[in-house]
Amino acid sequence: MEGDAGRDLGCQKIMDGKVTSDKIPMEKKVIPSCCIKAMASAPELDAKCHSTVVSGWFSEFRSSPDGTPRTYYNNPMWPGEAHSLQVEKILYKEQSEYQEVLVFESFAYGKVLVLDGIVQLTEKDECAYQEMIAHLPLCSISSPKNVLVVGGGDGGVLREIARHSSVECIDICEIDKMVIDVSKKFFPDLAVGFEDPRVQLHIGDAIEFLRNAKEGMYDAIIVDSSDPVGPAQELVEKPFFEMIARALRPGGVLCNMAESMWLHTHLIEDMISICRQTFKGSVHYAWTNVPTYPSGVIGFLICSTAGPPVDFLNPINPIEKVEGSRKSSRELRFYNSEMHAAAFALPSFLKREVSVLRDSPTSVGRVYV
Ligand code: SPD
Repeated sequence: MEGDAGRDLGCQKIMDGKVTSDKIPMEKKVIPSCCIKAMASAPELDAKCHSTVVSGWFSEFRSSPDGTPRTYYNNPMWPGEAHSLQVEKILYKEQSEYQEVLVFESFAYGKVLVLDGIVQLTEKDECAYQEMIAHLPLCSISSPKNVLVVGGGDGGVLREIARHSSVECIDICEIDKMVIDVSKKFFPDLAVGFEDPRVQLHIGDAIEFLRNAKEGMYDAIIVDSSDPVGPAQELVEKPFFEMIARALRPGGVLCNMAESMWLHTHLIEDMISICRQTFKGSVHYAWTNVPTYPSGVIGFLICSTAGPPVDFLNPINPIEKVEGSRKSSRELRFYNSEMHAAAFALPSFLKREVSVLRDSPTSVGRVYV
C-alpha cells in the first residue's frame, strides 16, 4: 500500500534531526516542528492512504525517483512551501505511462485532480483557469474557426471553446489517455467538452503533432499543460514555440499557461524572451487567481503572429456578444470583459523583475523593453 504513515512520520523526524521511539506513547512523542499536522503514527484510513496524504491532508510534494523518503513541502517548482487540502476520500490512484494520476474528494474544493503530486484542478476553482485560458485568446480575434488545444485532457478548456459558435474545428492533442478517461469518470462537468462534435481528439506527443500540422492552419492555439517538469518540459522551449508560430495563421493567437509571478519570474522572463523572438505580432502576460495553485495565481503568455494586429487589451469579440456563450448549459462563473481587461494589469514588482514587461501593458503590438 502506498503512503505508509509511519514512514512519512519517519521522514519528518529525519528532517528535524530527532528520532523518537515508536514505543513512546503518542501523547509523549515530540511532534516534528516542520509539520504539526503530521501526527501520522496512527495509520491512515485506507480511503485516505496515499504518499501525498498525511493525517488526512494532501500536500504537493517532491517525488524521489530513488525511493528515499519523500521530502514534504519541497517541490522544486515552489521550494519551501506547500498548499494542503483536507482529504475526504481517495477516489482513484493509478500510474499511467507518463505520470501518477490521483483523484480525491476534498473537504473544501470538491473533487481534485492531481498529476505527479501536483494539483491540476479542483471542481470549485477550475473555472478561474479554464475560462480565462480559453476566452482571453478567443475573444481577442474575430470569428475564430480552427482551434488547437495542447494538453487539456480533462476537457475543461474544450468546454469553454465550445461556447464560441464561430469555431468549426477543435483539435486536441493530449499525451495521456488516462487523464481523459479519469476526467470522463470523475469530472463530467469538464469532460463534457469532449462531447462537442467539433472536437477531434489526438492522443500523442504535441511536438510530433505540431511538426505534422499544416502551416497557418489555426486561428488560435491554447497550451493547457502541466508544469514544466516531467512530460511537459519541452513545452517551454524555443523549438516548441517555433512550431506553434508556424501552425498559426498570420494574426493568429497563442495562449500558453505561464506559471506564477510570485514564484517563477525567471521562467516567465525566459518564456517571454523566446516568444518575443518567435511571435512578430504582440506578446503579453496576463494572470488569474486560482486558490489551489501554488501561490494562488497563475499566468498566461498571450502572443500573436505577424499579420492583422491583435488588440488583446480591447477584445474585438467580447464574450457578451459571442453567439453561443449564453446558450451553453453552464453559465460563465469567472470570465467577463472586466476580468479580461484586469488580467493584463501587472504589479509593479513584476514589471521591475521581468524587464521585458516594464512598459507593458501596451494597447497593441510588442511588449517593449
Ligand atoms: N501548477 C499547476 C498548473 C496546472 C496547469 N494545467 C491545469 C490543467 C487544467 N485543465
